[in-house]
Amino acid sequence: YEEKSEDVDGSESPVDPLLLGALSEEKLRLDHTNNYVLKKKLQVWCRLPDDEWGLGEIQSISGNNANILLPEGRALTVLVENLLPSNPQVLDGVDDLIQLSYLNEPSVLHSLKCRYVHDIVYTKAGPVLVAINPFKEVPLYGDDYIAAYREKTTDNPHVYAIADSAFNGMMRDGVNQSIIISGESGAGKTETAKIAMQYLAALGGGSGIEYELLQTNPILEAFGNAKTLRNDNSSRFGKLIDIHFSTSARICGAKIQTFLLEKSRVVQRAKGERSYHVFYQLCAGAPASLREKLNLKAANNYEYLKQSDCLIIDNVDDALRFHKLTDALDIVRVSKEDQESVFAMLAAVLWLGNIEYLVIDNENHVEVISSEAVTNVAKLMGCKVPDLMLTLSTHKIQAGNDVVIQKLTLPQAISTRDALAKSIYSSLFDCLVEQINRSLEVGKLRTGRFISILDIYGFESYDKNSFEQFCINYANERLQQHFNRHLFKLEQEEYIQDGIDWTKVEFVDNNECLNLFEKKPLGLLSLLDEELTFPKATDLTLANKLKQHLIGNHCFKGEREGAFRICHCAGEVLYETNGFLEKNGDPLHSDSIQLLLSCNCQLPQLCAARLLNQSQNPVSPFWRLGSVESQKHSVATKFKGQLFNLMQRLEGTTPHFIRCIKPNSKQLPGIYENDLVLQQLRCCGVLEVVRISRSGYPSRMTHQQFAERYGFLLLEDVQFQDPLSVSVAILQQFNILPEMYQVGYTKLFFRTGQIAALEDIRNHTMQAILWIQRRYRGLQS
Ligand code: AD9
Ligand code: MG
Repeated sequence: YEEKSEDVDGSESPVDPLLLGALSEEKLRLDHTNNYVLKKKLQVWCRLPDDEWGLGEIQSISGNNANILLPEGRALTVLVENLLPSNPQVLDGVDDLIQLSYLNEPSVLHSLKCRYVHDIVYTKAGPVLVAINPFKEVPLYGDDYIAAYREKTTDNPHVYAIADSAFNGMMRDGVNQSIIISGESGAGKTETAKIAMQYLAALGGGSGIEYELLQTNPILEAFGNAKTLRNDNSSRFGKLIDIHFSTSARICGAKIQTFLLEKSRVVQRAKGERSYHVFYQLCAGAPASLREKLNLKAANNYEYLKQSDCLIIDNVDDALRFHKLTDALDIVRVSKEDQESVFAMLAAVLWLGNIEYLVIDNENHVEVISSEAVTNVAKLMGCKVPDLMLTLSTHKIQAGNDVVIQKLTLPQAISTRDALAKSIYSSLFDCLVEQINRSLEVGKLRTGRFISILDIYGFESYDKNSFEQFCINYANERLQQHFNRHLFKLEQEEYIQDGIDWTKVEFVDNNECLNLFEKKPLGLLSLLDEELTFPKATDLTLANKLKQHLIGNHCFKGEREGAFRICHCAGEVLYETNGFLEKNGDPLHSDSIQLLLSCNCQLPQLCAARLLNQSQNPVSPFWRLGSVESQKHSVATKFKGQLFNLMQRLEGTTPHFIRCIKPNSKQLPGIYENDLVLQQLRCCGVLEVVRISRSGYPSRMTHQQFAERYGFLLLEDVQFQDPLSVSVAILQQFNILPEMYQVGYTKLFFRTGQIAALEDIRNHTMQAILWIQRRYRGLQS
C-alpha cells in the first residue's frame, strides 16, 4: 500500500510519473542515435486522436515522442504525455479498485468494463460500492445469494454485502446506519434500494411486516414515478426509509419520509414523457364496475395524459400493474372503499384537465364551457357544478367590507384549474404515504435501532431545464457534500487529530456551488423568494436579477435572456426561468380550497384541510391528518429545510455509500460508453476515494474498544493493564505488520482487511469456547 502520488490530470510534469517509473524499470537503453529503446515492450494506455484511450505497446521513444503499436497492428506516434501506465492483465477486473497497481482513469474504466461484460456489475472503490446498471436481469440475486452473504461464504462486492455490513454494524455497535444511494437519473438507485430492502427483509424477517415493507415499493412507484426521457421509471420524489429492528434483530416497523414530489408533471411535461404511472394504470386496468362508477375512459381521452404524445411504455403492461397496485394497497391495509376514493380523485384530476374555457370578451375573460368533464369532476369530488364553474373562472377578492368577483383571463383560468389538479394530486400522495406509515408503524418493540435507505431523484440535465431540475440538482449537490464530508474531509481530519502520518489527497469540493444556492441574502434561493414578494415580478425580471447579483460567482453563468447556467459537480446545466416564479410560489387560490371544503366527499375535504394547514379530527383512520407543513414558505425554501433535516439525520448514522453508474443513455444492456461512465466517475470522485483508502486506514477503533473486543484472545493475563498496552499486546500476539496499522492518540487505525482477519480469529475462538462450554455442561449433567 505504498502511497504513490499519481496525479492524472494536473501534475507538474506532463508525463505521468508512474509511467516514468515503469519505463525506467524496463531498463531504457540509449542507442547510438540518442534514442531510447526498450528492452521489453511496455504496455500502456495511449490517448488516441479521437480522445479515447487505447491499449498499446511502446516500441521506442525519441525525445517526447513515443512509437506505439496498437493491437490491430496499427503504428502510431504520440507525445509521451499522452501515455499512462496500464496494469498487468492479471489485475483486469479486480474486485476492489484499490488493488490496481496503477490508478488512472483508463485503467479504472477498463477494469469496470471487464467486469461489466461478464455481468459483474458491482465493484468496490475502497469503502464505496460502484454499481453499474445492467439494464437487464442478471443472475446475482435471490435466496441463494442472500444466504451466501448472510453466511459470509462470499465476499464479492454486492449490494447485499453493503446491507449486511450495515446490519452488522447496527447490531454490533448499536449505532444507526444509513445506505446512501446516489447517481444520475436512470443509473439504478431505486432498483438498488429495493435490492437492499430485500436483503434486510430476508435477514430481519419473521414478523410479517417485512412483506408489507416490500409492498410499499409498487405503491410509491405507481404514484411517484413516471417515464422521463432519461428513465422509463424515474422517481419524481425523494425517499428515506428507516427500517427499525428489535433487540432480536427482527424488523419491527418502518417509516417513510418523502421529499418534494414534482407535481407540475400532473398537468404538463416534455414530449415523450408521461405523467405518473398510476393514471395510465387506472385507465388500463380498472375493472368494468369501477370504470362505470368513475366515468373512466381510455388514457388517450384525457388532455392531461395525451398532451405529451406518450401513453405507453415498451414492455410495460399498465393493466397488470394496476392489479399489482391494488394488491399492494390491500397489503398495507388501505380498505377497498378508501382505494375507490383515491381512484375517484385521480379520475377527477383527469377530468379537470378536460375542462375548457370560452373567451367572452375582448379582454380575454372566460367562462367555463359546460361539458361532460365539468359534470364528472363535480360528481367525483362531490361538489356542485355551478360552484366548480365559478371557482375555475373567477376569483373572489375582498375589497374593504365587500367581496368583489373578478373574472379571470384565459391564462389565469388555466393556471387556476391546473393548480387545483396539482394540489389534489400532491395531497393525495402525502395521504397515501401517511397511510403506509401507519401500516408499518413501529410498535412497542421499538429499540431505536434502524437502518435508513436514501433514494432520491438523480442529477438531471435536459435540453430544457426548469424549476424541477433546479430543485433536483440542488438536492444532489447537498448529497454530494455529505459524501465528500465523510469520505474526504472527516477522514483526513481524523488522521490529523489523532496524529497519524498521512499524505493528504486533494479532492474537488462543491461548497462554492452550494453557497451559490444557499448564501443569504444573495444566493439563488433567497433571490428567488425575494422576487415572489414583488407583485410586478416576472420570470424575466427574475433572470435579470440573478444575473445582476450572481455573475461574479464561479459556478454561475448568465445566458441569453430568461436563462442562466449553473456549474454543478455533475456538469453544467442550462436553466430557463420560464415558470420559476409560479412553481416556487405554488399559489392555490383560497376559492379553490373553499371549493374542496364544500365537497361532500371526505378526501377532497382532507386535501383542503392539509392545504389550509389545519388539523381536523379523523373520521376514518385512513385520512387522519398528520403533521401538516406550513404553507407560508416557498417551495424551494421548504425543500431546503427538508434537506437540512435530512442531512442532520444522516449525520447521526454510520453511512454506507453506493454509487450507481449509468453505462449508456439508451437504457440498453451490453453498451458501455467510456465517456459517459468516466464523467460519472469523475463527478463523484471515485478515483480520489480509492486513492484515499489505499493510502489510508479505513478501519479504526478506540484503544478501549479494541482492547475490550480482542483482549480475551491474549494468552497472558492483562486484566490490570491500560487499553493501549492491551491493544499493543494484541497487535504483537497476532503479528500484525507495522505497516498495516498506526497507533493514534485515541484510536488504532488499520489498513483494509486487518480487522476482518482479527474478527475471523475472534469468531473461531468464540465458537470453540461455546463448544467447550456445551461439552462441559453435558459432562456435568
Ligand atoms: V431516477 O434518478 O429515479 O430517474 P434511478 O432510480 O437511478 O433513476 P432506476 O433504479 O429506476 O434508476 O433504474 C432504471 C432502470 O434500470 C430500471 O427500471 C431497470 O430497468 C434498470 N435497472 C437498474 N438496476 C438494475 C439491476 N440491478 N438489475 C436489472 C436494473 N436492471
Ligand atoms: Mg429512482
